[in-house]
Amino acid sequence: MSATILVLDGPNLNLLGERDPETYGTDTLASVQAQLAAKFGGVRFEFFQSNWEGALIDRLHQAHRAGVDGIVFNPGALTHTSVALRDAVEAITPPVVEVHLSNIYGREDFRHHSVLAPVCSGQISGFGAFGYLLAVSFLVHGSS
Ligand code: CA2
Repeated sequence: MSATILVLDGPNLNLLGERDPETYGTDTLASVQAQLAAKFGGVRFEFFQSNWEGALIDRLHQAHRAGVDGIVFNPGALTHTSVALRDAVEAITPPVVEVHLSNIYGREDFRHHSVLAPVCSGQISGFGAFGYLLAVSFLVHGSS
């Protein structure tokens, strides 16, 4: 049976491709989704973006209840602040990979700390849209 992967994006990531290409690249969320669908033909993807913390928490709970196989999560700026999102990730069963387009460790000090990373399977940061493909590859194939 094919794997189901939720790709979850947090605040402001709907603006991807519209501004700040030097930091976030030129891909849009739609082009990231198209790349994932093209690369992983056998995977069933669900995509969700919200600027609201509670909506992201609800979507994590829903993915857990639905039994998805893994979650790729770019929590945006909530990465650095949200204990509520951390609690949600910790409470659910599917593995979560935290993804950042930019290298958060090469930017402002306040971006160097992730509240969520300790409860995720791992973190990918700084490879642009390719990070989403790396995360799906891990979730689908593991380290094999
Ligand atoms: O590098 C990442 O993916 C971030 O999660 C992006 C967040 C930032 O707060 C994190 O520290 C790192 C910001 C997302 C804002 O996205 C935009 C995209 C295009 C134009 C403006 C904002």
